[in-house]
Amino acid sequence: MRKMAVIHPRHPEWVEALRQAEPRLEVLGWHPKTWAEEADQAFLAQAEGLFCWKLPEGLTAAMPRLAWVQNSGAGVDHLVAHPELPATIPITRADGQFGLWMARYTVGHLLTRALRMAECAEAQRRSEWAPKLLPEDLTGARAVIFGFGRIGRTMARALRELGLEVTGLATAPRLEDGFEVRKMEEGPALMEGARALVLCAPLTPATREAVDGPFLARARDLTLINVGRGELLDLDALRQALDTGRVAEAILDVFPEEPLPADHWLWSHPAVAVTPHHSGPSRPHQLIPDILDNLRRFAEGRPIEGAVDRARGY
Ligand code: OXD
Repeated sequence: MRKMAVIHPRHPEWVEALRQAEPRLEVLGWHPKTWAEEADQAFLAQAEGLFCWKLPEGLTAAMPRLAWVQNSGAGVDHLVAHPELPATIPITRADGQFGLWMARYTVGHLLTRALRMAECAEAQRRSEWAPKLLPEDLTGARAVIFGFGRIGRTMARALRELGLEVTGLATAPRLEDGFEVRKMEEGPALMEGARALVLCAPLTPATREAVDGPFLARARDLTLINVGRGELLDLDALRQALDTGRVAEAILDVFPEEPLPADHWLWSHPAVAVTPHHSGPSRPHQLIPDILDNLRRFAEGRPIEGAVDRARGY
């Protein structure tokens, strides 16, 4: 039986799900903080598969036969750049139903402002009937989605259903599912008149702090939502854009440092909503379908498919 190690904060549920998905594998798991003391080192030395979120320091040295790393999420920035992970080992990713989760997150936060929910709640607290609190008409408003993979596309469909005009930004321009996808470099021009900017691109050398001062220079009254990676956004530029009204509100689910340090200015800025990296939870029953084929391949000793391109970063 081939062995697969799980190093994950929620390892018991993943071990159970992986065993059920492919009973021909021997699967054992440990927490990333305690694996070094608690793991069965003989098992690790034999294991060829690894299921993990972040790769703890020293783990690859304990796994000399490692031949496959399956990430428990969509973004693999922390793995592709990991100095201890030999370049020959395939890394695969999984985004399960993140598109749906993140579309709900985006729509929820976008509508909170458009439907003036905070003002309505405030009026209710005063027992005030406020007929002038009309919802904003989002029909024809422009939403720009930075990152147009499976997640971005699902988000785009949800926003289109609400009447918004959606444009994607990605490395390769194309027409996809009726959406115009433009090159990332065209982002700054698209900010003119845009109502919403949603960041869901992978973090790569090309996307790191791509949303900076020049990118936001033509924005006005924008809702900026980040569900991708904190490092996609230059936070000093965001602060300036918030203070000058180019960005009306920032809804941030991801940060360069997580948990967000308690003294960070983002916590108390009146136009910022901070959420705890919860927009796309990875749930075994939603993620396993993405990785089932490779689990079977691995159990049968066949090559893993769909490895990320390390040079590209996703
Ligand atoms: C992911 C994440 O990349 O949860 O999957 O951030």
